[in-house]
Amino acid sequence: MPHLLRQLPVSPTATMHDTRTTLRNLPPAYSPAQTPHSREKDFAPQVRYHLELPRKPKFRPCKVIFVGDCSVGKTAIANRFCYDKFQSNYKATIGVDFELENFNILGHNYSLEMWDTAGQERFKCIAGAYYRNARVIVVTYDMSRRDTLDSAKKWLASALNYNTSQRPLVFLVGTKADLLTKEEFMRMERLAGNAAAEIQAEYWSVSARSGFKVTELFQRIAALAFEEAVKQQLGSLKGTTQEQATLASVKSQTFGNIFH
Ligand SMILES: Nc1nc2c(ncn2[C@@H]2O[C@H](COP(=O)(O)OP(=O)(O)OP(=O)(O)O)[C@@H](O)[C@H]2O)c(=O)[nH]1
Ligand SMILES: [Mg+2]
Repeated sequence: MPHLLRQLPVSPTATMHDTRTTLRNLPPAYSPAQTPHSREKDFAPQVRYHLELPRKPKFRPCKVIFVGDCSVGKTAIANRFCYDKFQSNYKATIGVDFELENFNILGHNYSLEMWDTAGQERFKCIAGAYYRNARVIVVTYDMSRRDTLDSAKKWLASALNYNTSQRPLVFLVGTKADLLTKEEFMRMERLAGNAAAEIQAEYWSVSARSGFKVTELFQRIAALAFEEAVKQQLGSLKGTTQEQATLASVKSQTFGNIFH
């Protein structure tokens, strides 16, 4: 009998969900008490309500840019999340690399367009061209090199220069957590936590080598950007309804004047 059971075909209706990219709740921040973004344990009720309506809203891909000094590990975190791989030899990014990752959030398709920019000075002018229209900025530093944390502010300022109409969601990410002793790790997290508060960023420590907190970081980025996109849709819907109401009231006044 067990032999027969093993041969049973898989139901064609059964769908496999990638648990990394299928989200049904709002993932928490790295330090929920210290984030400038949502501290809620779930998506906002109006967001869930909007998504349960029969009409299926469409979402544009969300542009995420990774900035930071050369060799801090920007490419490594993207590769860990997208391909679950890690390379110990350093291959500098030339200009910019691009990855697309599709998520399913509360039953809706949502993709992250990830622009992994080069940290080397000689590519700075090219990378700048890719900063525009970013919805998320991930400022990355190497936890084993204090100077890279000091540069974080400059990287953010330069990325914000290209995104003045609407402030993107900002994350400060410390990489290579695996290289630090417990004491060094705690010391660096304290310093970086203060820096994150100054630049209004949500802080994360990760390791592309071990995979520590990498999936959680990307899930949080996708979920927050998605929630913001839904809220924006709600805002524009509200605007349209208000416009229609004003138009209707103007029309009724005009007709009122004609007939009375
Ligand atoms: N131990 C350890 N090494 C890492 C980690 N992440 C990256 N590295 C190493 O750091 C070096 C630089 O990583 P990259 O991801 O290429 O750095 P980058 O920020 O993309 O560099 P540029 O493209 O020049 O801007 C490589 O040798 C990686 O193997 C990590 O989490 N732990
Ligand atoms: Mg790179």
